[in-house]
Amino acid sequence: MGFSWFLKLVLVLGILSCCVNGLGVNWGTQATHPLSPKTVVQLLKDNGITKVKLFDADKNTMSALAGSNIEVMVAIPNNQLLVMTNYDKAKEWVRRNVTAYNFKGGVNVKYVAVGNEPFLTSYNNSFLNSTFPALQNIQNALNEAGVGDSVKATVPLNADVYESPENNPYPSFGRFRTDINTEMTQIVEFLNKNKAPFTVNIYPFLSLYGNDDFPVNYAFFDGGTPIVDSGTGIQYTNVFDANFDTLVSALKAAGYGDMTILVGEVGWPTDGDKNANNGLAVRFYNGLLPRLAANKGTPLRPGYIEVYLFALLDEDGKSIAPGNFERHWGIFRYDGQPKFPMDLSGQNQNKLLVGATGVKYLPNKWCMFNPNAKDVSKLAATIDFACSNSDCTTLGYGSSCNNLDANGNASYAFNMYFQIKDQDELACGFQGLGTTTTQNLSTEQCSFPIQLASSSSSFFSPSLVGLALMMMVSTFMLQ
Ligand SMILES: *[C@@H]1O[C@H](CO)[C@@H](O)[C@H](O)[C@H]1NC(C)=O
Ligand SMILES: *[C@@H]1O[C@H](CO)[C@@H](O)[C@H](O)[C@H]1NC(C)=O
Ligand SMILES: *[C@@H]1O[C@H](CO)[C@@H](O)[C@H](O)[C@H]1NC(C)=O
Ligand SMILES: *[C@@H]1O[C@H](CO)[C@@H](O)[C@H](O)[C@H]1NC(C)=O
Ligand SMILES: CC(=O)N[C@H]1CO[C@H](CO)[C@@H](O)[C@@H]1O
Repeated sequence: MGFSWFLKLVLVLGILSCCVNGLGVNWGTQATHPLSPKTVVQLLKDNGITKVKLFDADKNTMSALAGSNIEVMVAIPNNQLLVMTNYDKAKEWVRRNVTAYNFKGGVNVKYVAVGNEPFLTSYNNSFLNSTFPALQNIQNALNEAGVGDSVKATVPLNADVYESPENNPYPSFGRFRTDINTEMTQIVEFLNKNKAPFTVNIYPFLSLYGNDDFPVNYAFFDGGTPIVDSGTGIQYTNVFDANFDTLVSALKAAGYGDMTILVGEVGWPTDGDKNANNGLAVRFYNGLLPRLAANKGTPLRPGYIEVYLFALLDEDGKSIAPGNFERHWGIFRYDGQPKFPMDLSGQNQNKLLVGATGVKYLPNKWCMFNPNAKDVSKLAATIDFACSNSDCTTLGYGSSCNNLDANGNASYAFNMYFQIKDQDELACGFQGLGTTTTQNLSTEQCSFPIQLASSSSSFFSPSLVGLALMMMVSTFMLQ
């Protein structure tokens, strides 16, 4: 008894009172130095997060989740959809990625995500023909394996699979995009037959991004000028509600107005764009989370909505085709440390999430532009090289490191490359323009990060290290 017992009680109560009912997070792993799956699972537990959505079915991730009782959505990437149109392959996938973990102390799989936004217009219909057959095969395989009652297959779709007509741009006129209406109707019918949810990703940030006419307040939940739906007379004050209700109307028009809708991704990035920063992320989450906690729902769907925040962690290896912000969606930094105050219980208490523990960093060493360098004719080319092989997304307009001077820019680029290369001295050469330093180069706004030690990275798997050791030994013996 005594103080430690009291502390434990406080902790337990803290966790019990934590978290909007059913709140989940997206756990992506496209980082050059990902945290170990065990560290991430502990991070989820420490913050009372009980649901997670994945983008694949990686063995290490699944092993780390085993026994945690965290509810999991495992996923089939788009590039495997075609393979899943073969029923035997789908059965094998279900056997290896779902039923193999279906034991006491295994993984609590609730959903299989079949593809990820496969109907994005930028994919040029590449997955149009394979998505529905893959969905059918996976759910049928789940049913055949006897787990279909508790594990549902669904397709996380981007919000541009539905729209309102230009002459009536209001939620109640929502319909599925005409070019994919056949596929969407098949999918929705099948989901309904199997009591599976419709999964949609909704991004108020993207409404604002690249659209300077978009009313900024309408992206948040605190004072958008009401827009009246001419069909229903309902007033909308935020784009999340309007977007969600456009889907409700599209489902209704297709004959499935009561289908459960799950929000697979929603969130706000913190860097890489003028509207991506901690302040606006706090504003967004401080609007979203209390509404979820209160089961407010939307005008056409009052009540509970199952939601997965995007995302858990920053990922410096993601494609920036959508924009520089793409690597900065995490509610945690790359190293599992919180970025801004966030209260997952939806009470808007000014507190920080619990950071990851046991994280190992490389030494406190940075690479910088050498101010004594004589020949700087290659500077632009070396910066270009460093940036195209690392992550310079915070240097752009409106981003956290945009106010560095020319030397600062060079140092930033050099350091990002140096860190990605695990602080290899050779990676700080830059034709004599780079030099290492133990002085922290970070400024108040701009962080010059130290990367994670590779022991916590999956880049060097034990078998590779073993192989390297064996090669060293055999080289030694040959000499
Ligand atoms: C889609 O088509 C455009 C234009 O033809 C092309 O630039 C792009 O690479 C294509 N994308 C995919 C995923 O095939
Ligand atoms: C999908 O099927 C249609 C009709 O069979 C065909 O015309 C189209 O080329 C197919 N698309 C792809 C990407 O395979
Ligand atoms: C630093 O780099 C950024 C991004 O490349 C650029 O916008 C900015 O103008 C540069 N600043 C200086 C002083 O060169
Ligand atoms: C470097 O300085 C920044 C800003 O003061 C600080 O947040 C960061 O923790 C420091 N990094 C290290 C490795 O000490
Ligand atoms: C974790 C796991 O076993 N993943 C497997 C999922 O299924 C595919 C296809 O059968 C395998 O390649 C993965 O290894």
